[in-house]
Amino acid sequence: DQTGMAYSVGTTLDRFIKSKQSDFPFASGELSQLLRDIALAAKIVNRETNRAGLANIGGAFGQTNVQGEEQQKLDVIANIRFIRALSKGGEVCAIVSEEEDAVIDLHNTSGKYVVAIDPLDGSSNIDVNISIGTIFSIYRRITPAGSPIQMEDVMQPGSKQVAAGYVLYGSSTMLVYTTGFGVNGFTYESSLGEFFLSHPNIQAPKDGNIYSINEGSELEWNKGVQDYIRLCKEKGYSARYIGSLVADFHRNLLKGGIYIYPPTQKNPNGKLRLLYEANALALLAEQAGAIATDGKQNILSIQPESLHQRTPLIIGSEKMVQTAMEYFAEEK
Ligand code: P6P
Repeated sequence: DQTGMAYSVGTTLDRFIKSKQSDFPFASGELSQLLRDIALAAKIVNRETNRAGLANIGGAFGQTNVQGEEQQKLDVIANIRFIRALSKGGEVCAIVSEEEDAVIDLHNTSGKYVVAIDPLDGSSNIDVNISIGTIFSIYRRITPAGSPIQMEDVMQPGSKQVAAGYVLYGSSTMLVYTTGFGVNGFTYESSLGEFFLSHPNIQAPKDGNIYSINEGSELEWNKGVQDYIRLCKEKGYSARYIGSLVADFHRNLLKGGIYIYPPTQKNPNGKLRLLYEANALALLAEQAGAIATDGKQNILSIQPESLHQRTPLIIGSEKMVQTAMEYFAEEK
């Protein structure tokens, strides 16, 4: 139901998806099936992630991806697993992935959905056993089913997302997602192979005292960012920066906090990717009563111009982001 009524903690993801089916009176269950396909891939990647050290599949793969970064084997595996699960699931017609230069056209004439995905974000943390995550956005294709995929299908503003979420491979593995009717978190029990509802109807605290930013680039920040971070220090806030966006976002979502990736000399448009990182988290933030902006506008209103375009990202508790924006405005 749309009241966001807290569901009985402990229900399985499958039962939850089925129970929420009524949120989509006209849907014939394709989105539900797509969410199940993503959960399946998450279980497989979770197993690979947990075995990475043992199977010695960590370490560079020797290739580089479109980002020019060393490709970790787990990055490659996660990308393959999600593409395979989405392709087999039959609901998806196109995929934009951080690991792929171009759009993947699945040549699925009946698939209604487009998925933008970062299969494994935080790859530099894979070999040092720090939490990593998958981030995904789901859109309905715009051009008619069966026709060739067009760029308008894959370059939609975040406001057009029909669903979004992340998988956090951390001390426990969680799937957190929204279909526009609130944010719900599921924790994976590997001995049963099931995700169980553990965080129903997540609401972000309106304020917080945690800030997440890479202080190593402080000398490159514009004045507004410097002034806001100085305020955080004057207030005695805690600095928490893991180097994995999903982990920092998740902690800030539950405890209250702000994450900032500002423009830097190396990344004048910020480092994070609009299509498969910022948009998904921005929808989750909004659904949980928090805010996501690029410093000027709501992330969800940005009209993408290229698949891998970057954006500055300021995301977290409403009051913290509003205060940060006041400082950013002053510098003009
Ligand atoms: P930096 C990881 O590569 C990532 O995309 C995010 O998960 C993380 O928050 C950020 O980049 C870290 O970037 O420049 O601070 O090392």
